[in-house]
Amino acid sequence: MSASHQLREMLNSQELGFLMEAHDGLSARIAEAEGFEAIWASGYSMSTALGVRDSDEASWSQLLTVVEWMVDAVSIPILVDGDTGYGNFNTARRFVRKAERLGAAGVCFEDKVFPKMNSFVGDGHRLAPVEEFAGKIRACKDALGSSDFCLIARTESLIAGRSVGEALERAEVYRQAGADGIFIHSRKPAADEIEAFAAEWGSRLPIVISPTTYAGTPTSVFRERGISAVIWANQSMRAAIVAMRRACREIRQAESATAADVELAPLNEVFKLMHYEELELDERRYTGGSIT
Ligand code: SPV
Ligand code: MG
Repeated sequence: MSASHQLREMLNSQELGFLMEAHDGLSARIAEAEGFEAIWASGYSMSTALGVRDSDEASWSQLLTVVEWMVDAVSIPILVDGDTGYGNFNTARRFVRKAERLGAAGVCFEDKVFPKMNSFVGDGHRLAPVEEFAGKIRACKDALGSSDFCLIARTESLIAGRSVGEALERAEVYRQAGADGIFIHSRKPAADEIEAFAAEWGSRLPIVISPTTYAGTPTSVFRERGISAVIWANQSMRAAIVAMRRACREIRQAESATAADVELAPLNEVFKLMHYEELELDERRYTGGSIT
């Protein structure tokens, strides 16, 4: 089954699905090894891993290069965070075609204006005119033809301080434009807005959410509300920051890499994650020798 088809099935199934953020080949492999069924190629996390801000500072081709490494590293489907589509309907559809060719399973575009700012930063979030964003969706769907590739429309209405009613209106326009799912984003500490949205939306299209600020909400609530998929959008990247800072601090202070607080992956774990053993087997198979 193709990656796009797998993602589509996950979105359309009655079960609550989970996508784990990844930002490079390593984090993608770890998400897969820990049992996640799909990956969110997070713009925030990929930008951070590249050392830049989540405000379209990395170009879309630079980000898709990261996605390509992830596609090569795992066999679970990858949903790519395509921000606003990097311009108009034309750049958006070029993005989608390229992402599909690289082997991604879907792209999510959000209805803000380029250059966007990360949804948790400041209050200056500007929404694109609804018809303009709907045109982007239509152009992408036309470009994809009968492909299984998933196109998720994300409304930032609540991030921009608009009402749940406006979010619902926008989502309906995006549904009619051909979106395969709706990502409704909120940065409130509780899930009330999300719950209100889901109750009113019903089952018109699968709903995708990202509980970062309302991560304390039990997932049973999302199940009850008929949410299709949860994106853990930045947790691997944030966990890596804590671990790397601690290791750097301890090793620098102790002038030793065996300091008590430094927890390191054994070298063997690294080799396992990258399947070094496969290379060794194939070395024997194809050359009769051994690489070690
Ligand atoms: C991302 O992960 O890049 C997202 C989700 O777009 S958020 O950062 O929560 O806006
Ligand atoms: Mg993003």
